[in-house]
Amino acid sequence: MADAPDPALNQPAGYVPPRVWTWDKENGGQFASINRPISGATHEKLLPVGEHPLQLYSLGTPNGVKVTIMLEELLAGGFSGAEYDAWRIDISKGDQFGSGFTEINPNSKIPAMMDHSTSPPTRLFESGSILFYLAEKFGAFLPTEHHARAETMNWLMWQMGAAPFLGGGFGHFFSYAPFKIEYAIDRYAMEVKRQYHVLDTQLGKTEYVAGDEYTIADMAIWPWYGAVAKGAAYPGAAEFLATDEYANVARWVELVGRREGVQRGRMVNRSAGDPATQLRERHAARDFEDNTEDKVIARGGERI
Ligand SMILES: N[C@@H](CCC(=O)N[C@@H](CS)C(=O)NCC(=O)O)C(=O)O
Repeated sequence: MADAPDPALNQPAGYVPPRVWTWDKENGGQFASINRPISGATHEKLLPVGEHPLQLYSLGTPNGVKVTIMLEELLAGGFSGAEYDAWRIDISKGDQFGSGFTEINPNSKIPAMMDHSTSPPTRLFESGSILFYLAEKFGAFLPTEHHARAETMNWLMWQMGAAPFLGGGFGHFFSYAPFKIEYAIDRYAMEVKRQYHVLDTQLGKTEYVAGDEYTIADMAIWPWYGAVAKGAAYPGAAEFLATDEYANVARWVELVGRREGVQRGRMVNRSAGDPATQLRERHAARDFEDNTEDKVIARGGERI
């Protein structure tokens, strides 16, 4: 009786889970071809290493952009030691399963980074860990005062725990799943709207997320919650979630989005939108002027 589908629910009916799940077919939906139930490398591939101490292997998705915003903010703030090479990892082609990449990140997800200024070099994965590492290394965007520092870490960790509900939960079922499942979309829309309310309430009290200073917490949260709020991720999602209800979030999205470091960081390893705003790889500051996708194409290069 428990397995009988309720016709009042708009969901695919008739699935009875077996006792033990087996990997016998692709699950459909966007990105199905890169999903596997095992970790590790699928092929041998060394990663390139450029001339700067910091080597980033990433893509211009919200998780990738957190780190490129931080690096561009550090450079804009005069920290020349933050010069970096950003190599493009095409996750739709399975680059994250190459042996060189999995040696840095056994979890096979961008962003991943190596710091060659230490001996031996330091491997880094998980965007929150990378932001914290860079903030400590350069002494920037992480307050030193006890309460402000704790509050920054509170919001950084909030992002790491909350965003999978926005992306992997809501975004997946709203945009990528092979069919619309009302139960799943309802569950995640409810949670994501609650999260926006949390953020909006906080931003009604403070200028930036963790207080009156711009920190790594803003850099982590903005690429996800800012992108969805202003309609730049998951078509139709901003209207569906009525994100215009969150006026304090809208104020902060504008405030952070105006920063030069943010605008530059968003361009790095990006492969969607206006070609003038895409930089497939970044090896020097002049790349923002010389090597945007429109210029590469104008010189006869192939579209990424
Ligand atoms: N918690 C991780 C999430 C990273 C993540 O999910 N990266 C996605 C792109 S936004 C990825 O590499 N996906 C490839 C895959 O799942 O195979 C972080 O914040 O670094």
